[in-house]
Amino acid sequence: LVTLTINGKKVQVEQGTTILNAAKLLEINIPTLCHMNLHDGSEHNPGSCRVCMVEVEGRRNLAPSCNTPVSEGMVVKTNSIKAITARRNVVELLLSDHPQDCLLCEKSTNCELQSLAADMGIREIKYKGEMSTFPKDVSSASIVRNLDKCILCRKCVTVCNEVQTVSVLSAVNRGFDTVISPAFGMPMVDTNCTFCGQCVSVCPTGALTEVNNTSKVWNALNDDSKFVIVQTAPAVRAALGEEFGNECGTPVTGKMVAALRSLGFDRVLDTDFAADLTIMEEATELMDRIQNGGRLPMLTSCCPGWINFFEREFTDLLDVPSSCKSPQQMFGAIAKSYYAKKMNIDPKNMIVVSVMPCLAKKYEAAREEMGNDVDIVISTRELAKMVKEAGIHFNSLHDEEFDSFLGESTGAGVIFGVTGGVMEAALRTAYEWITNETLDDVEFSMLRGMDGIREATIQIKDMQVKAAIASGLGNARKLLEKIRSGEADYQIIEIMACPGGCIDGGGQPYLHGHYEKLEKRANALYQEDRNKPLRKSHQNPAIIQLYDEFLDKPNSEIAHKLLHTHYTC
Ligand code: HC0
Ligand code: SF4
Repeated sequence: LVTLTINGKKVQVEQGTTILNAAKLLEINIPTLCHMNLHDGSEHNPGSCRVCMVEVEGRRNLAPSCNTPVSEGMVVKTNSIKAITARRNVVELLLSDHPQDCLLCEKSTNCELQSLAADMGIREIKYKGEMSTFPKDVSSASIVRNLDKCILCRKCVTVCNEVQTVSVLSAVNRGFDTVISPAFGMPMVDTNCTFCGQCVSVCPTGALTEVNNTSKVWNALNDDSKFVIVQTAPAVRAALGEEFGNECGTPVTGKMVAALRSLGFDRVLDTDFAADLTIMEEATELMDRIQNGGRLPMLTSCCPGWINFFEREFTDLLDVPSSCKSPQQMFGAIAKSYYAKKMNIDPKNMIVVSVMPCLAKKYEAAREEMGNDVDIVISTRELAKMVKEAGIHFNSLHDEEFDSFLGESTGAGVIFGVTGGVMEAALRTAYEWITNETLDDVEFSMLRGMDGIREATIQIKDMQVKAAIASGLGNARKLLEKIRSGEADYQIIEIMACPGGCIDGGGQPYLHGHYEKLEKRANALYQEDRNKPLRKSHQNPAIIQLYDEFLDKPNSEIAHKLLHTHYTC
């Protein structure tokens, strides 16, 4: 152990610890714009922003605390005039080449540069110089790139290259001309980008943001000729409360429903219903593949970021994913067929809005083969913005229930939002279908957890089902490579593009590196599952009715037409 003093307080830390991390133990905050913790506990530490400079006794120059290791007897001051002045200079220099349109910025109030400037009390920018003026990249349905706001922290580069292994973004050019960009300055839509949105999640400024669709929703809500319905993804309810100052993991499902109703939606419905429907189709497909010698393993297909990844990089394995559409799209397909008919509404006059924790869902809904089943997708963050814009006092709302039909769900649908949940839900149903016995203990704890790759063998009577779960595209790649080389003998694999699953989607409230919060979001969903009277998808009475009245049985001809898709390269 090494003993050092920071701001007059002694602390003991392991050799090799950085000054920044030693200060954290003393609850001394040294600001930084480029340092970032990653999901696996490692650190992104380029030392490029120079905001974290501190004074070290005996050294002439200030030291960047994020990559200076401690040494025995070191005396550090994080708040000396010299350190504060240096930090201020760095921030002012950054601001001198930054558009000063904070009031209009998508990231306003969530921007780390903005809050640092506020904390430092910066009231004027001393430096004047050349400003970069890049055209915005608005080529995709999911993500906007505004390079004028980029501070070259390279967090997005690390996430895209090392965590997701998609490698779309890198630093090109040198000096003042350095930009973070896809190769050859290509627009995002022409790259291999999966639109997972993990780069947006870590961007400290407004350089990477979602495509904001809230005005489209306002227009729809104000059009009296339209019947506007909304579906909410499982993971939204696990995090929306954070946008209103609630503790992470606070369950807000009832308040979310009440808020949506006050925004003026004609019906407030639930993607969880469609998650139950997905299980009916997917479990049937799995059993068919197992019993009739079909392609194994079967990969779950509900995560659109993962599908994009797959279609671009694993074109030789296109027959491996399930043919099921995602719950978002199954919902849209049923809403504009069966539900429209039941409600006596012309589907042309129906607008389906989705609230999703995900930015790839915007892209998915816009895919040609999906028709216009889902008209507008907004993220959890965008919903929070609408609620604030409408002046709704979210925390004072009384809990309300989803509307029927397409609002009923079981606990199995709820856990879709956390890594392993789709698999668990599928096994609850497959178990009962295969054995004809009641599954009493519905919680498959061996499938739970936040590790990026997990494996388990589940005994179903005399059958052993080998399952694997991956979240984060880098982990997905490892599993896919095993399949490609013939090493994997799993029967079913669940993949989610974002580390931890949808609870950590690119459209969720920003975590600012606090990944320990993911477990709390996961627990919010597990708790909601426990509170549900029904916890197996095939027991959902509305689903049973849907098959009776319309779809006949899982994987029927009409189910195939409406609820299944195909993959292209
Ligand atoms: Fe997900 Fe989904 S679980 S992808 O992460 O399957 O976004 O929450 O809505 O569609 O249900 C996201 C979350 C969904 C879908 C569901 C699946
Ligand atoms: Fe990379 Fe995902 Fe960002 Fe696309 S959305 S650039 S794949 S991190």
